[in-house]
Amino acid sequence: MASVKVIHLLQNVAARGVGGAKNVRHFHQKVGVIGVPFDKGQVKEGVGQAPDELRRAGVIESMRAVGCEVTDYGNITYEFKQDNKKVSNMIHLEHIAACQEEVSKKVQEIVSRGELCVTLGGDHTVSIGTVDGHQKAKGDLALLWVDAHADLNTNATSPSGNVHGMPVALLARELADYWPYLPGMDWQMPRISIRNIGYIGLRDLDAYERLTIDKWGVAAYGMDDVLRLGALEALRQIRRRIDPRQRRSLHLSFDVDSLDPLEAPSTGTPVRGGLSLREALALVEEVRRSGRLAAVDLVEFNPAVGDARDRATTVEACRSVLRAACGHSRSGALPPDEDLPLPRTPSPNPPSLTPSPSPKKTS
Ligand SMILES: [Mn+2]
Repeated sequence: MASVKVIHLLQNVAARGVGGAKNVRHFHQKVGVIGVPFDKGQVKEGVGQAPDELRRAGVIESMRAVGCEVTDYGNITYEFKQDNKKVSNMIHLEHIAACQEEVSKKVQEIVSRGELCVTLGGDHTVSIGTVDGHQKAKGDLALLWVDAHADLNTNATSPSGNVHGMPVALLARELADYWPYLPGMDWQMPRISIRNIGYIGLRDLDAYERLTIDKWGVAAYGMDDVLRLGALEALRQIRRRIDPRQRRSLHLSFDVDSLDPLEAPSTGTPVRGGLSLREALALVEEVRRSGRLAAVDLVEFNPAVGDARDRATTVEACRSVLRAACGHSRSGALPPDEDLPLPRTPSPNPPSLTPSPSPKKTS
């Protein structure tokens, strides 16, 4: 009887397939998570609480439920070394330098071990450390910056002096000559070519950021491009430009303000007209499918912005993005088993709930 059912099932599989090209097995990849409760790259309180808020909401368990083996390495701490050499228009540079050096070391260690390194920010300055650490571990990398902003200001062009608007300019080799000497930042060398950096989701650029993008022909795709091409075609074009031979290690730096404020309201610098969660998940799933994703940053979630409902909405968006980065697919994943479970054949003497009458004693 059972074998007949198996044959029927196999016939159905042959006839209908089980998911076609999107057929995805459970992932069993190792993931290493760090929290960086750092908020000094901008001025709003609260973004430093994000890592623990996300943990409290169970995002680590959600990543495990995808099938990954997740190790939580806790939060990064740093020793603040007072430095009197201030750099003009760079607020809290001494804190950023000290914290990101520790972040870089930890990310280098996790990526070198072959684990997918997931960093929970913190503001976007944490990516100075994560990208540096990833680069030191892998050498060559392509960086996908998903953000409403280009974060491409130098201290000479920034309107605010907030360093969370400068990380890409600190990371890009081509911009090295546009920086003064930065005390405390000797551990960080801008080694990534700006041509290996791609943007998606842009919709709020400063004039000098626009100039920089044009000057070096950066693969910068704004919301207008997402509308015109679709998110996946935009991503395909970006990947062809930042990693034409498809051999580089991929770093995904995901700013939650890339999402529309309707999807992720609890963030410090929201800009309307952003990515839908549907588009963002398609992007992250596609990046994950490349098989070369080595590091993911999730930054700029600020639990102190908005009310409880805003916070819950944003947490759920973060959870979805992290699950997608860990291999969760909305098309479904196959179980570890090869087949559906067969019904258990009833045992010949089923255990009875009522005690069987004891044999009558013959006296
Ligand atoms: Mn950003």
